[in-house]
Amino acid sequence: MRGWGIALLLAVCLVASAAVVRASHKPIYKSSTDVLEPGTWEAHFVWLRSDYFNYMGQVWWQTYVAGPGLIDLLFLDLENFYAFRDGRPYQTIVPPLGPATDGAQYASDLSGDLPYFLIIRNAGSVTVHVTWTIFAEIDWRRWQGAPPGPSLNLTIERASGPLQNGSSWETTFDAPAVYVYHCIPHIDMTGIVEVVPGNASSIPVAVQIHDMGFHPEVIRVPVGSTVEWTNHDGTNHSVNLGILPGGFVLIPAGGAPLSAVLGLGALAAAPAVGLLLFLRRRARAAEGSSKKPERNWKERVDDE
Ligand SMILES: [Cu+2]
Repeated sequence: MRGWGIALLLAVCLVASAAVVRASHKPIYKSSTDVLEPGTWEAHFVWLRSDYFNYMGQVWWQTYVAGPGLIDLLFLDLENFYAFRDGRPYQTIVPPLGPATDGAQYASDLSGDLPYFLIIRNAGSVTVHVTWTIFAEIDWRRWQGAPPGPSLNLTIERASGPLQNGSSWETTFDAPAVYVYHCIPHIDMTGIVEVVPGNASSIPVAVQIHDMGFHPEVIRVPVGSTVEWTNHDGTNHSVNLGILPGGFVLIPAGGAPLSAVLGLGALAAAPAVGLLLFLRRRARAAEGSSKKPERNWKERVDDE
C-alpha cells in the first residue's frame, strides 16, 4: 500500500513539474499595475501574431492583488469589448473569473486579425493595486513599422520623443482614425486611441504612464480631442503612434470556429460567433475606462 502511495505522489510531482516547465516557456507580452477604485475597470489589449507561427493563437494572463481587495477578470473580443464599454450585453471568451484576489486563465484558438481585451474590474469596496501579466506570442513588427509585417504594418505617424519622470506630451487628433501606439524602447508597452466623431472637450484627455504601462491603455475620444501623456516612472518612456488604415475591421471568421479553453483544468467552449463588423464611429464623449483621471501616484510609490 505504501509503495502505491509513493508512486502516486511521484506521479503527481511529475505532472506538477511538467506544468511548471510549460508555464516557464510562456512568452511574456506585457505587464503593469492598475490602481482601481471600487467599481471601476481598465482594459488591456492583446494583438496576436497573424502569421502561420501563430496557429495556436494562445494567450495566458495572471493577476495579483497587493493587499486587500477583489477583482473580476473578463476576456473579450473586440465586438464584445465595445458592448461591455457601451453597457450592452456581452459575452466573454472564457468564463469570467472572480471576484477573487488572484487569478490565472488561458485561452486558445484565437485569431490574429483583431485585438482581444482583458478587463480588470474592481469588484470590492476598497481601492485595489492589481499587478497583471499577459503572456502571448506577438508579432512585434506590428508595432515597429519595419520591416513590413505579414498582414499589417504600422508606420509611426507621430511621436513624443523621450519623456522623463514628471514630463508630459500632448497631441491633438483632428480626424476619425484608430491609432495603435507603443513606447520606445519598451515596445511591449502599448495602447490604442480611437478617434470618433463627436464634440471634443477643451480639457485634454489624460493618460498616465506608470509601472511600465499606459493607463488607461485603450481610449476612445471625439475628433478634436487633445490627449496628454504624463510619465510617472523613473524610467524614460515615449509615445509612438501608428495609424491603422481603415481602423478596426472585423472580417468573417472564415470557417474557423471561435473556441477557447479555460485554464486550471476546466473546459469551456466559447460560442462560435460569425463576426461581421465594421469600425464603429460613434459620437460620444471621451472615454476609455471608468477611471477618474486624477490620482495620487505618489501615494502608491510610497507604498512600495
Ligand atoms: Cu517605455
